[in-house]
Amino acid sequence: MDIMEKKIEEFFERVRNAKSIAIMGHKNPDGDSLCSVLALAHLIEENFGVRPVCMYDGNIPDSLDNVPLRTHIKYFERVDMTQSFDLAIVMDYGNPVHIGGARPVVDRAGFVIEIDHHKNENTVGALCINDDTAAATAVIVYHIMRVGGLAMDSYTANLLALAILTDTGNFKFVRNGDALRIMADLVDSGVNVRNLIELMNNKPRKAVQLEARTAATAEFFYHGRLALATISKKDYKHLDGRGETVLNLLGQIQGVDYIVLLKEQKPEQIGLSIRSRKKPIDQIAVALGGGGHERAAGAVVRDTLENVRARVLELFKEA
Ligand SMILES: [Mn+2]
Repeated sequence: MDIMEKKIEEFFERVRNAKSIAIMGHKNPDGDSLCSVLALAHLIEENFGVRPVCMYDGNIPDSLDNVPLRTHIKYFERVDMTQSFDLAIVMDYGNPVHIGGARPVVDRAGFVIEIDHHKNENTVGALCINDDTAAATAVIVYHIMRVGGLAMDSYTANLLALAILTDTGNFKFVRNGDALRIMADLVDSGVNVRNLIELMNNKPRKAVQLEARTAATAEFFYHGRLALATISKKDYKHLDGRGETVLNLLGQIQGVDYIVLLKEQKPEQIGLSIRSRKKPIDQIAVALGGGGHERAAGAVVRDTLENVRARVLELFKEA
């Protein structure tokens, strides 16, 4: 038995012995974070008879409003933060700061398990089922399900498929065949990919119009290799999710290797999303206090828009 299977065995032992379970992903959940949490909770409920309490901090984008079992996750302020769960499972979080307001639940839990595909040196789990070669946290959930011989119903299959589709940018970011093999199995089990993509076409009109406008006013640097787009404080409230459409659109331009989206969340708080079509950029995100994957990373910097913009331009000088 390899190390991963041993860890998964322990995972099942912990789940079997827990009378109360809390599950959470990262703040401002994306498709992988939200759907991996819901899929694992559903698998535990169906197979072990305990209904985990799922919680999140921040906002869930409107594009994910129609995912199956969406109502099974609650905003953390609607959960009693003083209760101690036997088991807390933290998923897809990357860095403890991203746990956000649900952190007291982790600190009070009898035991903490984490399931993640981010590089993370600062783990919170006593049991870490982590694999940074996995294209999505849902890939690890799938393996847990298979190792445990758990039954997969259509809720689980659709949630896992949604998580994989969103986190791989519809398979653009896969680094091995695992996610594709899993997707093949999910499709054979009845998942309709087109329906899932259609289900996410649910953004408010203002959000899409803002994304289009933002892409239209992007600036270009370093012989057109870096595209930089900015969303001001006034527009930020209309953004749905991370502005993936802007990043994708600018990434279609000939000669653009790197795309940065600066989002003025507050007057001195700038969210950044960085994408690369060339060299890894996760170190640039780390230099700004964030992290992520080689070709898709981000950060939140507490500084003015002008200063963050200048720092980003400086960091990309060498790229
Ligand atoms: Mn993920």
